[in-house]
Amino acid sequence: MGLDLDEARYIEDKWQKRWAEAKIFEAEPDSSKEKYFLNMPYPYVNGHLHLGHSFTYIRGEILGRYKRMKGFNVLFPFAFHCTGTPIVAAANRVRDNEPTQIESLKSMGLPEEEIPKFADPVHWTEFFPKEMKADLLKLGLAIDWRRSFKTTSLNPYYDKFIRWQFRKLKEKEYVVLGEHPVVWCPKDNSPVSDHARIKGEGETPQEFTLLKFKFGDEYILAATLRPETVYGQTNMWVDPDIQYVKVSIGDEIWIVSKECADKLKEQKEGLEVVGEIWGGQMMGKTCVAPGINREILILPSDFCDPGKGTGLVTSVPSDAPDDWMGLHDLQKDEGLCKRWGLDFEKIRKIKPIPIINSPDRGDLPAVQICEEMKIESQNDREKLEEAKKIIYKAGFYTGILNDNCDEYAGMKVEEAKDLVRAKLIDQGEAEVMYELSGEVVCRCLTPSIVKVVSDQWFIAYGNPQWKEETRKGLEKMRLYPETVRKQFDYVIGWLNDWACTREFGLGTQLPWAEKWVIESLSDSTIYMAYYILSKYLEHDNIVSSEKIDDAFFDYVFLGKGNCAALSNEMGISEDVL
Ligand code: A2H
Repeated sequence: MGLDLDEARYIEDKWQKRWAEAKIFEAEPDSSKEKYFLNMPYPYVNGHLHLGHSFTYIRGEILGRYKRMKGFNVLFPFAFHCTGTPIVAAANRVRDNEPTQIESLKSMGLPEEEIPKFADPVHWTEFFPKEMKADLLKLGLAIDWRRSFKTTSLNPYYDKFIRWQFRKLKEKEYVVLGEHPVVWCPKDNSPVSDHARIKGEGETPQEFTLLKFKFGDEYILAATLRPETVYGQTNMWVDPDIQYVKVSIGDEIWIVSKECADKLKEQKEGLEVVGEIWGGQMMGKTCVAPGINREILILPSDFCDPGKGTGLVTSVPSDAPDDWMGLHDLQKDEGLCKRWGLDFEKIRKIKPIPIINSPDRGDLPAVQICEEMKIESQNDREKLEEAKKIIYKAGFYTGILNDNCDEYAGMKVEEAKDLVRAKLIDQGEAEVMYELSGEVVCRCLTPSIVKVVSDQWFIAYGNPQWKEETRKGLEKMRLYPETVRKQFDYVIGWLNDWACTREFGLGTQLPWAEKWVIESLSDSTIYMAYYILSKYLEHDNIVSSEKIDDAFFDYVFLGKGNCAALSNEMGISEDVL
């Protein structure tokens, strides 16, 4: 006969009480036992814990209990992450009586009359940690609760700890001021970290090269991911039915789509819309292609998307399937050429220029793949997207530039790409523009954009020497399963400078520029070390938070300074220090 539920609960309660009375999960220093510290990432406190949390924490729980049975002195602490914009954004939605937010709180089982309290962000940080702790106690997790803490300035001790951490990072020049593209919410006026998105996790600003084509006294701009292909340009694609805009920047006038102008305003200073021009008005005229200083014709196409890049596309039919099919369609369509006053014979003479050779695809990969996949026209969108992917890979990894490519002849695409781009930019023939790699929506429900910010603080994760040290650190670590090492290597390689401050939200203010609040993925990198202190500071209250300064953390974590002097100054016994 099995237990019935009531019996099971009775036994559960009885033992949980006994564990608590005997304080068996409260770890104290004990030199007779080997120590074992266990950390599970602290949860973000914008709701109740859910099944996913228990799934995660149970792994730690099992490991901790196993080690305890093997005779280790196990410390398993737990804390609550309150930092960031999501709680404030949610509280604001409660304040504004936003129905989905109210529903979401109701669905957590909160009574109607409690809900208005959640208009105050602080209430979230009081309410949910309490609920979480109660749930984890019920689950019977073997946690030393005396270590528990909350993040942000609502906890003055943790606040001091994070200020110390950031001053240390700044001393080492690992926190730097810079101009960088960031994923940005125009409503919150703030960068949107992965954490703060309801859509678009992992999407980043992607760099496009904006090629500049002299067009009378003005410039037509076209975005490309393949600046090394400028040597194969044969013409410019324009959608005749789109009204493009003219923008002034410095003493130049650029022609781009309206959508592009809106994006560039957030990326280039002093940009202003000053006029308009229909695609049709440019048709059959010429412009001068950058990199090769050659006149090329402006021709009509269907695939120019005004929402991507500048809405105009430079045509490299040797290497871009879209461009090849665009040309192929036009060269069959005398009627269309007539309509735009184009010289049909001249159009028919345009030929792809071979520029890159790859072993698998030859030197006209776009032509080759369109034949292979039997692509009929530029409107064969699905096949064209597939074709682009296939030859992009082959070109990038195995392509070698040929004799049509000046000093880059013989070079791999992989290497030439950055060199060509840098040269074009240096010579004033190109600019940089950022596009999101995919759609991102902020938790406040506003679609995100890319903004280039100039007074933003960054943690310099892109610093090569720091990466090297991190790699060395990783080499010394044992990972289970070993296969995850690849992921760590990948992220260390990929991670770049990280915007670490926000203009609003809960958190610690940046010590030397207090209008900034340190964001949530930046105040949660070494918090595991703080568990050692939290018991003494927040549970035993050995010293008031005002008395704590950097000298205290320097001594405790880095062994710097004089114990007796510090003890005297702070009123903490030398023993405890
Ligand atoms: B690529 P992704 Cl040689 N509408 O440049 C349609 N296509 C546009 C566009 C717009 N508004 N703006 C830019 N593009 C094209 C050269 C090239 C490109 C070569 C080979 C492949 C290739 C010459 N055209 O792109 O969809 C531009 O064409 C295939 C990856 O944002 C730009 O780079 O990934 C590319 O789309 C960006 O495509």
